[in-house]
Amino acid sequence: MNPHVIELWSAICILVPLVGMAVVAKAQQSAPAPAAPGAASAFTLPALPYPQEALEPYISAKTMSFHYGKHHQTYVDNLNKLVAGTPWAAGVPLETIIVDCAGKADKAAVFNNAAQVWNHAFFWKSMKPGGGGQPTGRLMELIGKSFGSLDQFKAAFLAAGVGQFGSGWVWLVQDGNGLKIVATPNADSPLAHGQTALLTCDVWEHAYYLDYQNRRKDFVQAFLDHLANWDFATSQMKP
Ligand code: MN3
Repeated sequence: MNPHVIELWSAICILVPLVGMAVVAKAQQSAPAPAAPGAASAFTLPALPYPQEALEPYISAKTMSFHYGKHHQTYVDNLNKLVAGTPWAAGVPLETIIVDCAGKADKAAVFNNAAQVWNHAFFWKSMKPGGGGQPTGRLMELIGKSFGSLDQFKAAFLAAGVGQFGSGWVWLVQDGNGLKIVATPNADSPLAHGQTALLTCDVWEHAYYLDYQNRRKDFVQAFLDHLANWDFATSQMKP
């Protein structure tokens, strides 16, 4: 090869990587600054399965805008702040975080926010416009076996929801071969107790105060009669 060509090649071999490094350095300079702690968003607010006004007149669009848009969003934001910089920020399923943190005093804040993110997503799916009515198939059979009748189930669910002191949730769960109604305080969730949730109603005051004021019983009754999504509950059943 002509020596001039070899020199030219040498120059290119040196220059090209240098230009490449310069381009990379420039790109790094113009890249956004690393996210500040808390700005990472490992978790996002799941979409509502229906428009915010879809559950009227039983739950107003105003309640939904606060409950979903503010309360649920805040649990997501707080969880993201708490997991930033931890292994939990890297795609660990919410369910795993809830089970891992359940009952651990030093993980209470992570548990509370993670469970509230999960509980609320489950609550939105537990309702639908034109809900209520009767479950069918195996779920209806199990309700009959476990509670006597659908009406007896509804009376027991209502009593558990009204009887939950302070903030919490009332759930229909599958536990072993049967169904149970459980009420959980604050953020607690059947997921943390090895139970399979089928349906839930949020009985924190923020869920109903704008529409029902202190009449929690009327709210839970409306949930059972007009909102409960039995198709979703059936989809959650274990074989
Ligand atoms: Mn709530």
